Amino acid sequence: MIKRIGSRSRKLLILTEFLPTLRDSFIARAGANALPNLTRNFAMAEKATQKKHKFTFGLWTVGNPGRDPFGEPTRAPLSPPKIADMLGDVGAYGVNFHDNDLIPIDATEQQAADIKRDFKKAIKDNGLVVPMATTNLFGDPVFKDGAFTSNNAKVRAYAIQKTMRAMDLGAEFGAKIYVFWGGREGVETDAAKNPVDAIKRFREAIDFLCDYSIEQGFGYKFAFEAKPNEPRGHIYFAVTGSYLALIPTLKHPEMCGVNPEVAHEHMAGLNFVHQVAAAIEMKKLFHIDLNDQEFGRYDQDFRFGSANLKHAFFLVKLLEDHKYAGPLHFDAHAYRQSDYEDVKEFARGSIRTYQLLSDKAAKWNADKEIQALLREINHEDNLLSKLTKSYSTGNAKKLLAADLDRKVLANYRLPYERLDQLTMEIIMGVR
Ligand code: GCO
Ligand code: MN
Ligand code: MN
Repeated sequence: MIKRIGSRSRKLLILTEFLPTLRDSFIARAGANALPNLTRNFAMAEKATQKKHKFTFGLWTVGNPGRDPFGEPTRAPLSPPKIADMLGDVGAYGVNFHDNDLIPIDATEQQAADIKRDFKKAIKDNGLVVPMATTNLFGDPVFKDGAFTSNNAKVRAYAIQKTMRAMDLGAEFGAKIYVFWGGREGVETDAAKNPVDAIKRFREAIDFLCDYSIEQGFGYKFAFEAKPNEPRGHIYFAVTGSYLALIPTLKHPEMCGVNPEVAHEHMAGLNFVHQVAAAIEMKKLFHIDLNDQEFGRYDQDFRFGSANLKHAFFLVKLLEDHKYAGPLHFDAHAYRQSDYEDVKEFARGSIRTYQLLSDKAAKWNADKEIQALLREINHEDNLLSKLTKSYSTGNAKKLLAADLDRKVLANYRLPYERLDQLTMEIIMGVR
C-alpha cells in the first residue's frame, strides 16, 4: 500500500484526501498487534504528502501535562522519546526544545548523556529533525526578575552562560534557528527597573551571543519572540514591531529576525497578519509560532485556527503567497481535559487546519470573480507612479501640476462587502 503511494503521484494525491479514513479502517481491521507499525507507516505516508510544509511542535507543546495556575497536571508526564514517537505518529516534520525540556536543570553529566542518546535514537526512528532550539530563561526562581535584563549582573551573566550551553545543545541536534522569548524580561512596577537600561542590557546579551554563535560556527539565525504580558505584568519588547525596531541597532542585524506568535499579538489586541507582513517585508520572518487566542483573554495557547478562523485564513494566505519556507511551529497545547490520544488529535488537527486553509487560499487566488474584483479595486497609473517612485525636483514640479480631482477620486467603487462575502464563502466551504 505504502509502496504504491510512493510510486504514483496521481494516486498519492487521491489518497492524501482519504488517508485519515484509510488509516482508521486499516487499524480497525489489523488488530492491536499490528497497530504500532501500521500507525507509523501511515504517518510516514502522511508526512510524504505534507513535505511541502515543515510542521513542527515543541517538546513542551504536545508534552504539556495540563497544569495551569489554578490546578495540578491532568496528564502524566511524557519522556522526550515518547513525545518523539507521538510526533512520528502524527507525521510532524520536526521537534523543538528548550534546554530543560530535554535535560533537567540539575541533571548530572551522565544523566544528560543518556538522555541525549535516547532522544537522538527516538528522533531518528521517527524521521524527525530539530530545526529550532531555545533556552528556558523563565522557569527557575533565579529568573524571577528577568534574565538578560535582571537588575543583578550575576543573574545576567548566568543567563548568558545558560544560553551558551543551550546553544551548544541545540547545535548538537542540528538546530539552525535559535529562539529568544523573554518571558521574565519585564516588570510589575516600573519602580523596579529602568526600561531604557533594560533595552541596553538585552542588546548587550544578544550581541555577545551572536559573536559566540559565529565563533563556534553554529550558523544560527536568532528569532525574537514578543509577548505583551504573562508571566510578567509587563514584558519588554511587547510586540513583534518592537523587535523589528531593535534589530537594526544590533551588532549583527543580518543574523537576527523574529518569531511572531498568533496568541501574543492577539493578547495585545493587534492584527497578527499585519505584524507578520511587516516581518516578511523586512525579510525578518525566521520562524513562526502558530496557535490561537480569543481577544482580551489570558494566554490560551489554543489549537491553530480554533478561535479566529478568518484571521487564520488570511495568515495562511499571507505565508503561502509569500512562499514562507521556514518551520510552521505549533506553539499550543491541547485542552486540559484531553488524554494523550486526544492530544494526538490536537496535533493532527493543527496540521490539517493549516493544510485546509492553504487549499482555501489557493482557491481564493484562482476564483474568477474574486480576481475580477481585485482588478476592479486596483487602479494603476503608470505615469503618476513613475512620478512618485522617487523624489526629484522635476518630479515634484510635475506632481504639483497634476490634475487630481478629489471629488472624482472619491467616487471610485470599492465593493468590499462582495469581496469579503466571497472570501467568507470560500472559508465556509460553499464556494
Ligand atoms: C509562551 C511562549 C513560549 C515560547 C517558548 C519558545 O507564551 O509561553 O510562547 O512557548 O514560544 O518559550 O521560546
Ligand atoms: Mn505563547
Ligand atoms: Mn511561543
